Amino acid sequence: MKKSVDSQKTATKIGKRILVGILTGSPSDLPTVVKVRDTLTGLGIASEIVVASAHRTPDKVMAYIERAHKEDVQVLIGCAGVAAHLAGVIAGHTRLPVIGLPLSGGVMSGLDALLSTVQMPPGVPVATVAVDGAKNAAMLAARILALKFPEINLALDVAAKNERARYDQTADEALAKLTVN
Ligand code: RP5
Repeated sequence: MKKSVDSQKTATKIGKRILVGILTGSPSDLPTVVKVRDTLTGLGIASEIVVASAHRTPDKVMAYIERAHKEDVQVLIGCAGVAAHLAGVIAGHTRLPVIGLPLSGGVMSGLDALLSTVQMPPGVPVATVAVDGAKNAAMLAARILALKFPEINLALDVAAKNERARYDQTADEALAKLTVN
């Protein structure tokens, strides 16, 4: 079986510059939202998480968007549950690409958040991923960034090869790893 390669090392050149701003509506969202940052870190992409709510602290959302513009952040991700308007509000205040991550919880298990995030009016797009789809939110941000940063394209190549390696092992090899973990 092929050895796994470290995607993070592939993208060393972009270093510590924050390319992705992750906003989330509540501290209670963080256990899921941190997986967005972890996936980006694994690809060598620096990001930051800011807790700010479209409803409870709209001023903080606006202040972050302003800072993101000044600091040349490239992609914004809005994460929220229930009446999940955060990604939409962000998209209304920036021309940067905005990814929406609807979160589960509440009486509708995330369906409310999914619809609140995805049903944007024409002209104000939010690229919405699955409910709790933290990994895909990060991967989509990485694909957008890869258009501009060749190092990130390379890191995505490495990640794809590593993913492929999981399928190139025998079922018994895979089973042994599952049992160990
Ligand atoms: C949303 O309301 C947040 O994104 C969170 O998912 C949900 C509940 O927030 P808390 O009441 O747990 O702070 O705005």
